[in-house]
Amino acid sequence: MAYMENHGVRRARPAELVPGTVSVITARMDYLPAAPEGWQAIEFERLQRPREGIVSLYARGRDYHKVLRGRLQKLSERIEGAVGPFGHRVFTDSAPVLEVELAARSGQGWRGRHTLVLNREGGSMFFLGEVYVDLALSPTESVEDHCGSCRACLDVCPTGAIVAPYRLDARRCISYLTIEHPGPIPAELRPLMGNRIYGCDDCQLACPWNKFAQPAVLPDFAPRPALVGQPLAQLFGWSEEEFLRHTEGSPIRRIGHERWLRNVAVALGNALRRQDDPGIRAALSARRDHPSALVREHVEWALAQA
Ligand code: B12
Ligand code: SF4
Ligand code: SF4
Repeated sequence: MAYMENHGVRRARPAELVPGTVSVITARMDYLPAAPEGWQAIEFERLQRPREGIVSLYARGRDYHKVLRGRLQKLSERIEGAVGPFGHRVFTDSAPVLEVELAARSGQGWRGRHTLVLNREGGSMFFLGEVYVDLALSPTESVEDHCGSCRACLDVCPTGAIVAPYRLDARRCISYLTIEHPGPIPAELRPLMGNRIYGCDDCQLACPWNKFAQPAVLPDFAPRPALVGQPLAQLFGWSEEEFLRHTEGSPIRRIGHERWLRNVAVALGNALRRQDDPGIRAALSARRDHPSALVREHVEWALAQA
């Protein structure tokens, strides 16, 4: 996450990022796939099936960067239709924007102890986006913190990444380890990752406010069958070409085939530790001579878990 260091104070001063900015319009977009009642229990159950790979909920459909940016651009055009030409720029998940802080200050919700924004009517299963504008708008109010005495997210986190309320050590977070981290996954954290192969939802699954999470209204976030409920051995067998095909237009594509294999190898090792399985050992052995040293090392680690 080197991009975190690169932008300095521009991050906290919108007008230095986009000259002329005087207001920021914040937005949220729900991404939960149209889920039946009790979706959190369904997701927790997946963790009990060690031979199955879990891709976190936000990444099972189309890449939200494209979807959200397009929608915010449309919103800007509609505003332009109403007020005439104005200066604006849209953002979503762009590093030099303090999205959580802006959302919390503008009343999209409060920052929960897991550090994400959550909302009484919508839980936290949404993305954030912004439009920086050169229009002076009257500010909306922030909302109160409703975490109360709860600490479910801290207690459930498999790696203890939420080191204190509102404080996350990204280096321990499975989301960071599986998506952002380029090198070997620290050996002491591998057993704690279970079968999570891309991102992690546990702190949000445990959050009581997520019984109010809203299903996505856009079909873009509908889960792709190839990414949900699939055996790890099969996901590990994907060639680079298959990986690219299955992840076309998905946020997963960005990590590339090598990191994908690294992540799945860890999960396979964790499955082997729970129960020996010749199919899993065969899938791992088939990658023993992979050209990437990173993949080979994770394969050897996984085989040693049997
Ligand atoms: C880096 C990052 C990560 C890192 C670190 C996350 C973290 N909590 O620290 C990793 C890879 C671990 C991660 C994981 C996830 N992420 Co993330 N991530 C980001 C990203 C790109 C930057 C966040 C960040 O660190 N900003 C910089 C720090 C310094 O800001 P900060 O934490 O807000 O803290 C500052 C403010 O509080 C500020 N502040 C406090 N007081 C004041 C006062 C003043 C005057 C000012 C100016 C500032 C200020 O100072 C603090 C320190 O500098 C944002 C997108 C974005 N651009 O914001 C998405 C984002 C936070 N992630 C998101 C998501 C969905 C996730 C995951 C759920 C994905 C998944 N399922 O795997 C997980 C959840 C993990 C978790 N519990 O947080 C969403 C959250 C949506 C929501 N409902 O809140 C975001 C907003 C992306 C998006 N556009 O939707 N993420
Ligand atoms: S995303 Fe997973 S690993 Fe990261 S803080 Fe939440 S529960 Fe912990
Ligand atoms: S799990 Fe509890 S402490 Fe964590 S964000 Fe939700 S309400 Fe707050």
